[in-house]
Amino acid sequence: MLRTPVRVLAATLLSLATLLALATPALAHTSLVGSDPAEGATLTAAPEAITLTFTDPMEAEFSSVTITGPDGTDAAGNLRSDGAAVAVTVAPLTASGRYEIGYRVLSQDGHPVTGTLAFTLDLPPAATGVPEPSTAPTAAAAPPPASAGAAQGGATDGGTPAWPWLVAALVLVGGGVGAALRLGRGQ
Ligand SMILES: [Cu+2]
Repeated sequence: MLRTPVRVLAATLLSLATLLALATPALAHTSLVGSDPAEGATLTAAPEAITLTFTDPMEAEFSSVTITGPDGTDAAGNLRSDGAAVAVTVAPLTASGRYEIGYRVLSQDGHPVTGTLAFTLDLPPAATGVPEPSTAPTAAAAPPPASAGAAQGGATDGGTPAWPWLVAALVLVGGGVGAALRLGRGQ
């Protein structure tokens, strides 16, 4: 079977198409290849940072990331690039629920690429932000100090009753007055 010009042309076109297909990945715009946290992950502790990894080297000034929580506010902080990765700090997250990460980055070929992924934050119920009761009510309930010395003793030692300090202060003052009187008589 002889090769006709049409068959030769078809073979040439097929070769060209194959070359183009092989070359295309290098020319394509960037794509997300990984993330921390991973897409769809459920976390039991709030992440302090989020990292997105792409196929192209990233530039921080051409990248933006948003982290939208259940209350609708953006928790994304400072963004920096490190090779093909973009990392962004996260404001302290206190609400459980679904968080959506939105990104917009620039490919090496100049094409912007956008996308979204999500993770779920499932904080344990005990981790409420309520502070432990302080010792302030105890200190306030203590009897009012009768002198500056007693006040200082009570303030620096919150759990200790003020009366021993008061007694000590009275003994010291009494002793001091007595000593002064004796010195005065002696002179
Ligand atoms: Cu592109």
